[in-house]
Amino acid sequence: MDIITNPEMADAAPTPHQPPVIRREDYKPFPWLLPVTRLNFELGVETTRVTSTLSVERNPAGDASPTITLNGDGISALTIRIDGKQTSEWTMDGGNLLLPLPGASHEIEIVTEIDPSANSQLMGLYASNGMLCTQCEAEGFRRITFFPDRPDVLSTYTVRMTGSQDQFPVLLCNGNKSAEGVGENGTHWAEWHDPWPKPSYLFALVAGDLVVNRGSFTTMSGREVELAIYVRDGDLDRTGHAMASLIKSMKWDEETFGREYDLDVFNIVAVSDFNMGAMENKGLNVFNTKYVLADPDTATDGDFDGVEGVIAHEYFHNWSGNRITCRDWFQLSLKEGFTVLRDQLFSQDMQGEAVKRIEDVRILRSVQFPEDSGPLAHPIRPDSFREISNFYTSTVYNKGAEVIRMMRTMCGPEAFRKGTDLYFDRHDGEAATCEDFILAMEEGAGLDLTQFRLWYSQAGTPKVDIAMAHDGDTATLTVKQTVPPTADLADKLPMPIPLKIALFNRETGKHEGEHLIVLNAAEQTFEFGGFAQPPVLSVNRGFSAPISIERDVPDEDLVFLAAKDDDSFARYEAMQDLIVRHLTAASGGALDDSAREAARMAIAQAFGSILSDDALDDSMRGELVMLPGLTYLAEQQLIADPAAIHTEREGLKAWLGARFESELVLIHQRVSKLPFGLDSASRGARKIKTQVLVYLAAGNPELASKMAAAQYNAADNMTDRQGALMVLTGLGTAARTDKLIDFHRRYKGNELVVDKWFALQASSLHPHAIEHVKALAEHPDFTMRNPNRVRSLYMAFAANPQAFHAADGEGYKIIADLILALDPINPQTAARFVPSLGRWRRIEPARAAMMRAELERIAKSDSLSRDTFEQVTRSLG
Ligand code: 0A1
Ligand code: ZN
Repeated sequence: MDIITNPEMADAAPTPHQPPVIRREDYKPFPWLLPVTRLNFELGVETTRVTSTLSVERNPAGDASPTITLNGDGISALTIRIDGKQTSEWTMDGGNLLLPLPGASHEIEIVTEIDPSANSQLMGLYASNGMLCTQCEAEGFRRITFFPDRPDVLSTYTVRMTGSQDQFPVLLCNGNKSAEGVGENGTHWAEWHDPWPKPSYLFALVAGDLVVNRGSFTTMSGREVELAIYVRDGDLDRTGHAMASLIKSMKWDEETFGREYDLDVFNIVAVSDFNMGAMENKGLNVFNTKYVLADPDTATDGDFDGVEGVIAHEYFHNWSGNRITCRDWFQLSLKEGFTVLRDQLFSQDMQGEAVKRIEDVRILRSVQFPEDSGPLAHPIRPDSFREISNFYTSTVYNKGAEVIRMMRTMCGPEAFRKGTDLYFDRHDGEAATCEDFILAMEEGAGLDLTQFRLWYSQAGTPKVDIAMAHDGDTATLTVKQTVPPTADLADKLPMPIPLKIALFNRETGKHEGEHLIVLNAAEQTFEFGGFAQPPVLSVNRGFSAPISIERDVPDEDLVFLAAKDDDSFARYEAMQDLIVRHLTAASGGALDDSAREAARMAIAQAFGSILSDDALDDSMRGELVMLPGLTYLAEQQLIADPAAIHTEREGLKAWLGARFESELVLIHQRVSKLPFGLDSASRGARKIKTQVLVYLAAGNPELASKMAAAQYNAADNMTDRQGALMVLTGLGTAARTDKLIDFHRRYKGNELVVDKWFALQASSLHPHAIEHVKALAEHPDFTMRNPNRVRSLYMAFAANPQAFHAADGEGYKIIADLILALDPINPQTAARFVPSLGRWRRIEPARAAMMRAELERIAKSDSLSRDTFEQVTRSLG
């Protein structure tokens, strides 16, 4: 037996349980070009026969290899022909097919047969409620046919589909439909041609019995585009918002980025079994129903925004992703970070910048910051992976967007547009890298990004420490940064950090204008003259950099900013800081009763001024009074005790709820008078209405229960109804049971609303939430086959601090059991539950030991998927 001494060799000799590590530095161009791909599908739910005809030519930029390697996963070839002649001269390497190819160009024809009904992973071609659809990103195409399934191999596709006219009246594929006809035995066929060369991950096919909402859009150069949204019968009247969002997105991308759509049709299909939110396949976007279907009776305001944002995101990929794609999967943030920024800017323009920015930062800090400080931390451009599906992360998406947003902040929107124009012009039709994007920004926007490139290679959230000194009339800021070590890299270099700041005069409550300072060393000082009195510092306005800040300022400065800052994000931040500081100290056991009282009084002062500020709109008021979430609070401590944080957080909520009871009740009465509308005033009314109930439920549960039941009964929309039910679900009153029964009965059969019913119970504050989750897992509506349903029960549960972190470890066991049961069915979705247990190092020792033990129990299974294996080993490592 060989003894492996070089750790690198361990990767080179994978065992079935040790999938190989793929490294960015090993990139090599594919030795063959595939100018033309023809696919023929004979469709059936149980058997689909695929004939692929590939024209291949040697790639002058690649190795002169005598064979071609075509990726395959779980498929076998029925016949293979090279240049028209059947051949048996092929070998397999794992799932991949190796074919000897002696010449400079050849035609390869391969026939495979697949069973879509058996595909529970939902990757490749699968069946969902009798319809056939595909998901190919990142590596699903290889489950359909043998192909160089990598993003840098671009080909022009022509696809013919034949199937039963009854079962599949609608036949869709990428590009434009070029021909159709009727065949024998009740079949029909359609042929689609996509003129734009694309990688295999953007391939899509849909066949089913669907109804359609049609629209149209005239592009900036006057071309007519036919728009269509396909859904199941019965769902059509919930597609209006998606269609309106699509049209707005198309217009906005023309106006803001100069990007025009490039096919005659744009099709969207909604499917209820889907692993992610949606997929940007060229001309044929496939969506999770959650991000298409919305009407006021079944979707909340948040759901409406989700539809608008995801429709925009997928549409924007047509340029940032499809016209310019990624050279390899390490460059994923090239398309995802940039497209998230584009969708965020779009939503800011549609809904208002202030609230949208707060919502985006909240997601970043509650999901990405913990990822960046845990065992799964990775740079936005990772250096290695075992399973690419594990890298569709908040880091690649949300931090990726923040990194490009910082470029925009440093150069301004006009120069930024010049940079993106150059990028789109220069790389149109190519598979590009993050470096290509950076170079275009340097040249087009006039930025020097030499040091800034570190944001692409260093993981970890930088910590910035700010102190202000005042002497004479000068205020001096001393700013220090550290980039914390992560599993992949211990020693980090300082990065450029753009900070928007303002210095407020304490008396006038005003400042003389905003400054942008860029911290690019470990420590720097910045001087500002003209201050006879020490000013109040407002920093990282608009969240100009994705960092965490330590600032040693008195509570009174935060109270000042929470009441007066003219930057809405900074105002929100001051309020959050005030609360975070207090809860961190209190849950760490550092406060006696009088210190707790003093801190609460400071919070109450700010809270009161927010409740009574007539100049504030209710939507912003709703944001400002929202308490920081438990994950974000836990993140502030090196080792957190989730139970202690939860108790303190609930204690503060109850204290504020009791103290401000009459003000809160008056607000509820005021906003309840407003009729339903989709305008921002009535949306704001709905937001604050439920926030009021949240505080009252903690401060005066009896009263809250009555008010919530009344809100539920009066509701003519899902936002009010779900908000009221959420509050009731956490209470032990009779109204809880009544309304939960009513809600289920009212929406029986509506999958997306039943998902809400599961999620509300799994995330509730009720002391018996664990028992409820166990019972719900046995409910006839629960199924492991539908990712939305699994997430609605278990993701909601894993994010429920008191239930998931139950002192006896029962919550951890539930999630570990789920991972083991789901992994053989849907590994991608199973692996997404691992990070909740992976936080063990940052949790107090008794719980940490139980979390770790559950991870070890999972690791013992000898049949783990590549997805779950990678996440579990990294989490233990
Ligand atoms: N590119 C898509 C995300 C996506 C990735 C993988 C999928 O496979 C299950 C599906 C979708 C986006 O950013 O929207
Ligand atoms: Zn995307």
